[in-house]
Amino acid sequence: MINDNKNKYNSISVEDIDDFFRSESDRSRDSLFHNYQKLMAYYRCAIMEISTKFNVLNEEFSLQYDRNPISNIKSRLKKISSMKEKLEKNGHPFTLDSIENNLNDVAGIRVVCSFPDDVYMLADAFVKQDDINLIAKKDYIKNPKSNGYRSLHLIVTVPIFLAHEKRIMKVEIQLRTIAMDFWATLEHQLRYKKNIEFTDDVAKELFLCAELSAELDSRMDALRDKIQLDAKIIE
Ligand code: 0O2
Repeated sequence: MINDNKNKYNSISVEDIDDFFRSESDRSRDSLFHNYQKLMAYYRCAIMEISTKFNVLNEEFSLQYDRNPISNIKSRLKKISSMKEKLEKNGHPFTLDSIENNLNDVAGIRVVCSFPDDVYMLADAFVKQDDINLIAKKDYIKNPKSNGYRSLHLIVTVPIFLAHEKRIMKVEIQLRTIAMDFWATLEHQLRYKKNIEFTDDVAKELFLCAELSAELDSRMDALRDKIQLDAKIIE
C-alpha cells in the first residue's frame, strides 16, 4: 500500500515573507506573498501529477505481477530558507523568477521501491511518458557518492493544466530502495542534528553501513529470483 500521506508542504506565513523580503515596501510584500503562494501551489500541482503517475505504474505492475514495486511515496516543497541559501550560494538573486528558473528541487518527490530493479523499471516507464521531459539524471546507484549515498535522481518537467493556462513545472524525483532509504534517512538525521563535520572514523563507519545496505539489496534480489524460480519448478 502506498503511503502518500506524508507530504510536507511548508506553509508560509506573512511573517516569514516579511523576514525574507524585509527590504520591500508593505504593498510589494503583500503582492510578493500572494505570488509566492501561487507559485508554491503550482509546485504542489506538479507533485500531484507526478505522484499520480507513479501510483498508476504501481497499480498496473501489481495487477500484472502480484506485488507492489513501490513501498511508499513522499513529497516536500523546499523551505524558503533553503531556497534562499541555495540561490545565494550559487550567485543567483533571491526572487520568485529566480526560484523558478534557477532551482530544480523546489518540488521534490521520493519514490521508495522494493528492489533495485524496480527503481530502473519505474524510472524508464515514467520518463517514456510523452508529457514528461527529462532534464537531468544522476545515477548514484551505479555510481554511489563517496560517502556511500545511493539513489537515482531525475530532474523533469511536467505540465500542469490550470483554468486558463498551462504551466511547465520542474520537479526533482529521487528513486531508491527501502535499504537505500533507511541509510539515507539516518545519515541525513545524524548530519543535520549535529551541525558538525563527521570525523574520519564516523564517515568510514557510515560508508560501511551503506555498503551493507547495498549487499542487503542484492541478497534480497537473489532471494526473490530464487523464490520465483522455485515457484515455476513446482508449476
Ligand atoms: P533536502 O532537504 O533533501 O532537499 P543540484 O540540486 O543538482 O544543484 P545538489 O543539491 O548537490 O545539486 O544535487 P544532488 O547531489 O542531486 O542532491 C540533492 C538531494 O539529494 C539532497 O537534497 C538530498 O535530498 C539528497 N542527497 C544527496 N546527497 C546526499 C547524501 O550524501 N546523504 C543524504 N542523506 N542525502 C543526499 P538537499 O538539498 O541536500 O536537501
